[in-house]
Amino acid sequence: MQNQIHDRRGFLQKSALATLAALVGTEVVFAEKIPPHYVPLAFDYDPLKGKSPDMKVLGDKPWNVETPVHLLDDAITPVEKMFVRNNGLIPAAPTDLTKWALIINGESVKTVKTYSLSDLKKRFKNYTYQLVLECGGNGRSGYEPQTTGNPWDQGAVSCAEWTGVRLKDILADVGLKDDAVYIGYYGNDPHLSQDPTKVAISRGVPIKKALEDETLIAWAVNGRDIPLEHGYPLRLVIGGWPASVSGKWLHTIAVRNKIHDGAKMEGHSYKMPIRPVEPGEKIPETPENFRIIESMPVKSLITYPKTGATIDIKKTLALRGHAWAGDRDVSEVHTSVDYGTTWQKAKLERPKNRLAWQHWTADVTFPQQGYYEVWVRATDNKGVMQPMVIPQWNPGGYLNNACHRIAVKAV
Ligand SMILES: Nc1nc2c(c(=O)[nH]1)N[C@H]1C(S)=C(S)[C@@H](COP(=O)(O)O)O[C@H]1N2
Ligand SMILES: [Mo]
Repeated sequence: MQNQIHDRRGFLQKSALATLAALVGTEVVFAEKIPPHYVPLAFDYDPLKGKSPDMKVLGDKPWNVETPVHLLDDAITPVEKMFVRNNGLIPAAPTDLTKWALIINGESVKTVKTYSLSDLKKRFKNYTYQLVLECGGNGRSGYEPQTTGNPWDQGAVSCAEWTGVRLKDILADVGLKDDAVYIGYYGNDPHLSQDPTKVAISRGVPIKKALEDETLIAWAVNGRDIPLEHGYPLRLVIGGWPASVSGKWLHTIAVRNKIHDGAKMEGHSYKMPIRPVEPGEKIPETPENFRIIESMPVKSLITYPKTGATIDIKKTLALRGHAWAGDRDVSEVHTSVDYGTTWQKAKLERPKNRLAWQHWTADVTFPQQGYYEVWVRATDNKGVMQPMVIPQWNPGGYLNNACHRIAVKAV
């Protein structure tokens, strides 16, 4: 798949050159000498510019930036506190939005169609949903031995308000053949190697998930354009599943007659072993040994207070946070201040819409001065509870939904 920075021969496209000139505010001298497939440094976009100073950078090639849990305290995550997860390079922003096109193709569409941004905005009904995007590897740093992949703590999650059109409305417009089983996305981000024949990531979901009301092709988040690092000008947003299915810089959706076979659909990427494996055990990465991760498991966070806080013993401490459970709802949240010996039921709000996180609050008091840990544990509507310890080790380090804990000092 070609990216939109380079042309077929690998030279910078005229539009990319124009963007570069605009970015640096002057002429690009020796533009004709820029080697094929070279990405000018000016395109080395710094996503930290739009971020809270307390964000935690895990790496800059590719950019991966985590949100410390106490920064997730807002009901709706503001963009400056949204984690960033990239597999490739952040592409240059398109200079001419009228040229941005979304192509719907693949074996299982009746007609291949192309939509401009204004087609999408005007021809189809617009919807806004709060959607939880959580990286499948959120919590990975808890696994022992460590696995490959970013060692996320608990902050690779967000719940923002996305606006766009329903993918199902677009798919109805192109028409699906009876053999449609999966969709796969293609985005505009160059592969880390800058080799234009390589794709950084191209994942997808079964057609049933693609056709849910909340599956959006979005151009806005929290009422504004999507920031470049989060997929400007267009992205897929699919709540409740690993956020790797929410393709950024979206230009193509393929409707497939088989499980999508794009980049990061192979090996153990975003997959769990079907049988328990010993920590560190190597098992053959064949499809029979693994299942693709679908709905994310039940989880909760304490977003206030920040771990390490000093609390006034004479006052009631009003804890708060969020809880979510992939495709399910959360039915109960409990907190404990005595290492899980006793649990107290928290007050839990309904989600704003399906696949949004739910806010919880709990008033706790401490019996005497000293050091405490506060634990939180959510239970989903099928009775599934978060484990208190790290769950079963797996080769990709996915789905660690162990209880979140904070330390406080009561004085
Ligand atoms: N085109 C493209 N889409 C992508 C990715 C990417 O690298 N390229 N990363 C995916 C992964 S693994 C995650 S967790 C989410 C992160 O979304 P965010 O950076 O907007 O928080 O985007 C997903 N969509
Ligand atoms: Mo991810």
